Amino acid sequence: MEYIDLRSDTVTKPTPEMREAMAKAEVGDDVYGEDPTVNRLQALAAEKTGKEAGLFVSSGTMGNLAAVLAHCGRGDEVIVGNKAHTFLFEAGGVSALGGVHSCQLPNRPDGSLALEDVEAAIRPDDPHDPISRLICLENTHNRCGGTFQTPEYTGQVAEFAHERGLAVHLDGARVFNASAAQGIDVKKLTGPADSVMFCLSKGLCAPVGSVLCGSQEFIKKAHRIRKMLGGGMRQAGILAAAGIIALEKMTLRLAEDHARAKNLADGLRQIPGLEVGEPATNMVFLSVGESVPYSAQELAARLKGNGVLAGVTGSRQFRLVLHYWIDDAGVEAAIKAFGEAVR
Ligand code: TLP
Repeated sequence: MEYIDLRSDTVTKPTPEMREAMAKAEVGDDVYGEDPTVNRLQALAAEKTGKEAGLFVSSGTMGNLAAVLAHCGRGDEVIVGNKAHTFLFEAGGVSALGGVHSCQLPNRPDGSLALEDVEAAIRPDDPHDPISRLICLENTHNRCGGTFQTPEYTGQVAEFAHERGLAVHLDGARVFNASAAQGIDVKKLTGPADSVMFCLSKGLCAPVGSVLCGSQEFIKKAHRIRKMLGGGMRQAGILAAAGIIALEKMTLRLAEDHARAKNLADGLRQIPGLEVGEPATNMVFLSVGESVPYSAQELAARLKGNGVLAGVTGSRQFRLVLHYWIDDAGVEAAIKAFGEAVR
């Protein structure tokens, strides 16, 4: 059965054009720096994000981890939102593998951190305290509803951090969604940060991989850390070939997913018992009211029976994510399936 898979944009399979480019990719040993396709992807990623250099990594989690370890030493502190992916869903890697302490600040509903909170969190120069070294931002913000941060906000945090000697890392897993939603060049969002990680394998449809970008010096450090983490890949050009198409072409169509997210939200809102948030990008978050006699898990099972896979995020909550493989007919079918499942 072909499911309408709304669990995440990580489920996207490569496009036929990607598969062809992968089959034909020129490759070499990337640990020797000799894979021309990886080198091309890294240069392109650096150029798009306005950074000096890029590093192809196997996942967003590895990119964020390598970034934090390159910015921070053992016992240093990273300031992060309490709903950040780096804090919630990356297996505590920064503390387990890097000895990096984290200070969690409340994310506001739009995914931002209040500057006053950041200011209060920065440690004094006192031997009792860890050294505040890094602020991590996330754009778009996954657990805050796929919300996007503006260039003004990002610039403000970066200016504030730099004045106090801290660096800024951007978890930009979906930063191209954030730029598409605002109709702006992605550089406006990545420029203020010292480093940025973005994913090729989410809405951009590549099968594997993310790119970490920053200064030459930062990427040199991250390169060694990637090796230490076991992330030195060999003929990775096979994967990078799909990444190049992701960056050059798939970044241009993300507004379509955002429009479908709005249509899906509008349709679901008509169904009694569902409380549906207003999507900012490609994610729809919804709650199931008490009038519906099923939990989210039970509803997910009923939806699956009707050909729809939905992401359960709480006992009565769902996250639905739009992507390249969901067309208008898929949106209509999902609305119909929800209507039937709640009855
Ligand atoms: N997010 C996944 C799950 O892990 C929740 C998803 O389905 O959305 N940063 C952000 C903001 C992310 O949303 C994710 C993945 C990552 C980093 C990690 O990327 P991967 O899965 O490539 O390690």
